Amino acid sequence: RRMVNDLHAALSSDQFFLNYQPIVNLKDGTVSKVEALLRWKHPEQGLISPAHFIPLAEDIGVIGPISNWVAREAISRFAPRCRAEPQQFEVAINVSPVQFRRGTRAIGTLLETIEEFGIPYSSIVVELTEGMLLNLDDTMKKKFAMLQEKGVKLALDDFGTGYSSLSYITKLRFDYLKIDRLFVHELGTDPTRLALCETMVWMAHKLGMKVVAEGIENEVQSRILTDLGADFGQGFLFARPMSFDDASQHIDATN
Ligand code: G
Ligand code: G
Ligand code: MN
Ligand code: NA
Repeated sequence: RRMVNDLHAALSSDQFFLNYQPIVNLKDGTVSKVEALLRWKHPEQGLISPAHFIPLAEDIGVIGPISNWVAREAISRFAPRCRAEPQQFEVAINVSPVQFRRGTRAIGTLLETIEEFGIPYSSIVVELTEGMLLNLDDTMKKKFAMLQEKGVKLALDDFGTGYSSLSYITKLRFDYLKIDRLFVHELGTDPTRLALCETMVWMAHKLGMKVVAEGIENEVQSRILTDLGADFGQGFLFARPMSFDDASQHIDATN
């Protein structure tokens, strides 16, 4: 109850901020992408995870304004880099199914924001989870097609968890498949995980997608995934989610 009021207030009183986690090209170690991750600094409770407040924000109907803020903040920050490195640098944002279901405002606003800051559409990657594909109807498909026609890219996030069904992967034309960190964890010790990662990389490539392996925490995992042909890696081994300034420095230092 309290949290509902607090969430309404959070946007207007600047309590949200974004962290950016660098995504590394496993072939050469360069950083050409970041994922924007939302943070809420609650005045009394401190940091609250989006895993907790996003579902609430969806329920009480404030996910739209929050998502618009996320896109605007991430795009405005990285616009100079996106313009300087077209076809190269990308910013990934997470979206919620709820924001896309009502009307076409979410798509329209995202496209307008991209245009306002004069960045290539292809600089933006929209990350969807499998859960989002559960009730994917023709109207929703058309909305994503609109984004893709402009050049915005799509990533299938947390792949292999939750509602997993292989058919989801064909529901939209994804540019990236993000292997969930569950599979990356214990990669060095569990032959089953290894087989699954190998299969996911092979399948993604067959379907014309690039692979991002999430949750890489050590050199062994990094080595194995690189050997399996995964294209990109994300995880604490390379970089944690960090402020815009730190992320910018990190990118410059690794490229
Ligand atoms: O960064 P962290 O591990 O706390 O993120 C927890 C979850 O919140 C992840 O599943 C992530 O995808 C999601 N998340 C992070 N930022 C956003 C956002 O801006 N919008 C939405 N809808 N989800 C987000
Ligand atoms: O669901 P999604 O993939 O969007 O969530 C990304 C979340 O994963 C971020 O909140 C980030 O903090 C977390 N994360 C990123 N790298 C690692 C890692 O190497 N290990 C673990 N445990 N979590 C990670
Ligand atoms: Mn994500
Ligand atoms: Na994920």
